[in-house]
Amino acid sequence: MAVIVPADKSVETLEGLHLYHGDISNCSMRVRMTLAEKGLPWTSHHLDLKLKENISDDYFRINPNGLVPTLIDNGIVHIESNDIIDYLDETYPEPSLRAADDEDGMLEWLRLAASIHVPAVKPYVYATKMQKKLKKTAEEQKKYDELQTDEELKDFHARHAGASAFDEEDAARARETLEACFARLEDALAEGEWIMGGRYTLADISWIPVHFVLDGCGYPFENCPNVARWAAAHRERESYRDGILKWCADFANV
Ligand SMILES: N[C@@H](CCC(=O)N[C@@H](CS)C(=O)NCC(=O)O)C(=O)O
Repeated sequence: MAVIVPADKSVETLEGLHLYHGDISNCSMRVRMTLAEKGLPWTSHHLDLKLKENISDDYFRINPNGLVPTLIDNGIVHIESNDIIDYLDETYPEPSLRAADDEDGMLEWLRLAASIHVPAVKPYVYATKMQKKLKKTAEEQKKYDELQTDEELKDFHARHAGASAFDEEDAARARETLEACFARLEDALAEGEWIMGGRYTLADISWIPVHFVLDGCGYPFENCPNVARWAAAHRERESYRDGILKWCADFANV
């Protein structure tokens, strides 16, 4: 559980569920989907990542990494999307999104999604599609360097500063990691409709935004028929429409 004490004390007085999130952010998508699956009402605080609305003193005083999503539940501030969806399911248990007989296996899928975000998902998305759209001006980069204290994120964004950029080599390296993950997903989905079998769980919610965004970047899923069937099945779910499509109808056209 990633609970933090914010520098901005005013958010500790917020009542109910408040989500700071981005339309195109796959990490925000998994939280919006979980809220939708549970039918929980929430207040939206949308940040446009393309306008760098997250790179501000105000937002870093709420989330010290300057990342979306941030969930505030009755004044308690939660960061890290995979921890947030686990928290939501524990705190608001109906309907349950836990695997009936293999909770550890399900949580392992959440940990895997979290572990590949900066090393593989982000570089692949930047290298293939987003780096021009997310490029910071010199002034924005300076502000980012002042505000950011996380070394991994600083390094990532330094790769994207000035004239430098992610290239085909970065995409190829990221793709190796992604291929290994989607091969695992392909195997898991041979057994049943959803990752943990017959039951829809947080594992599906953690991974479908990754698929949605990569698919929009042209990632080749041709060799993963089970993954393709699983992704298509999501189109029938209201939470997919509410959590993903309503905010980002098509990542290919972002
Ligand atoms: N580990 C974090 C990662 C969050 C993250 O990287 N969010 C992205 C959007 S998916 C973001 O805020 N990017 C803006 C930036 O890197 O400055 C989580 O799972 O919540």
